[in-house]
Amino acid sequence: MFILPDLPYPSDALRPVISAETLRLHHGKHHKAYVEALNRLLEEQGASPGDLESVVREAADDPARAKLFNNAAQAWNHGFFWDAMTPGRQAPDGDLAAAIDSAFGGLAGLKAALVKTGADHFGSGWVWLLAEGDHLKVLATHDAANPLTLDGAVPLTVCDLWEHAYYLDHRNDRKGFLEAWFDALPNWTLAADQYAAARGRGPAWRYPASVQPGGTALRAER
Ligand code: MN3
Repeated sequence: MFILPDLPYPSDALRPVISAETLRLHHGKHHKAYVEALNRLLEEQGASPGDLESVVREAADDPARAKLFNNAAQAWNHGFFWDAMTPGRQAPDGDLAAAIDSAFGGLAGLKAALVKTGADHFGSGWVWLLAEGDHLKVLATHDAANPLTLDGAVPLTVCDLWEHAYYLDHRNDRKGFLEAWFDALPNWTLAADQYAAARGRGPAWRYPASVQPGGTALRAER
């Protein structure tokens, strides 16, 4: 079974962009519900996979397993989203900053692209900064869809576009949420590690390995 990972910071740490109330509901209700549904579906199928990435990839594009895909991918997306934010305001540097300059003309250009793509996205989903090898791009995905199913793509950061992510704090102002989010919350340290992974240097982020009911990890390392 897969766990609901603890938030990597206190629930009030992302204020004022994300209130403690939003974060508690988002993690403790929404993310938890995806993890519980995922575990229920796996149990019904008698499956005990070791890693969530395989579940997402194997269930993708299979209409018969859409419910499994949706819950597995939403569990993964939220786990990555929590780690993709940090309360200490950061800025990209090194190779990542150079790649942002090359693809977007600088951090302001990346912000404009990510905010526009996220604000223009119709309905629920996610807005990602991805690396395909050296090259960076911004992409929005619908509902639970994520870049694990795109060959060679590694997500560097992500923001949740579902209304539950921002409605209590920003009402209908998704654009305002994305602007404030981009300025204050991205974990550029994680993004740099992911960018390195995209170029074959080190492992990419993974969801915590599944555990047996007794608590033993089925996979040796995260
Ligand atoms: Mn969400």
